[in-house]
Amino acid sequence: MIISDKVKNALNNKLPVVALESTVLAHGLPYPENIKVFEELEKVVYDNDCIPATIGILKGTVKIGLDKEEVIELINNNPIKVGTREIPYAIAKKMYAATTVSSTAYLSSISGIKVFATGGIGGVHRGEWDVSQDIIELSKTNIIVVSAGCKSILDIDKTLEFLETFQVLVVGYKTNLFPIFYNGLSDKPIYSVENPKEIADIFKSKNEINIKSAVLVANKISEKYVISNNEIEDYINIIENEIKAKNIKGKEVTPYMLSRLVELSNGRTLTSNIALLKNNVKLACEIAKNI
Ligand code: PSU
Ligand code: MN
Repeated sequence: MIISDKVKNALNNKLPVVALESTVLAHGLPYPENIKVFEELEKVVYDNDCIPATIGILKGTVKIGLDKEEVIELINNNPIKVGTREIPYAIAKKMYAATTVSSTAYLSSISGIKVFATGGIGGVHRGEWDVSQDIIELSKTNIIVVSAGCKSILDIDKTLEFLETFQVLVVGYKTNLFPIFYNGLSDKPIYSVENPKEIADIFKSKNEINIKSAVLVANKISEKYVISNNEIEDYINIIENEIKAKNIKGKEVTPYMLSRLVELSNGRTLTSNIALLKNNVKLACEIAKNI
């Protein structure tokens, strides 16, 4: 595993570092927007006085703190999508691999990074049994993950129940209803926090009493990027039928749904997705500065 000089220096000097995942770039966003998004997210981190650490695997080497050339190299080499359990496979086979929420959380925590920003976490899918590694990883990893909740492509009730079963504390940032990405807020109650310091305090309290799991911060998206529930439900119905017809399963399900949503919405979900990523990164920076 290699930690870039910038990130190493920041960690040694106790400067605030924010981790970012590479699956959202390689499998969650289309080319060439993904490269642009990487640059924009790094800029948000620097503008908020923190150091970005984008994580991925290049020819079997885990890199904490990918630079732009490395992100391009990763995306151009058809990386596999790895959760925590597949990290050793990608390393031993010297593969290119993009890290999901689970693997990025794990690699961040073993590097000493305490805050990680992403778009949405994986959870419990509707229909066929399919539960993301993300939840299990968050149950045993010491990190704060800032997300926009999860997408309504998932079963929100079951995802929230699973997060509880696996003892992942979920807090809404300035909301006591769980956010569901472009759809705005669900009607599912969660505990709320009012400022970044409260989140940092929760994290510190958790560590003082030796609770190992992550804190999942759910950050609602700005009103102007909300897309109506009815519209998204129509798309999800279409996509779910396609998934059955094409027999898409496992790891392929989430990337397929994300790319079809972009197509069916004429790019509107993409615009929302980019806006919420930036919003989450900004909040992650505020939290990192309070740790
Ligand atoms: N949900 C999104 N955008 C994403 C992902 C999920 O809205 O990019 C990615 C994340 O990397 C997440 C992964 O960790 O998909 C979950 O995949 P799966 O459902 O296969 O566990
Ligand atoms: Mn799955």
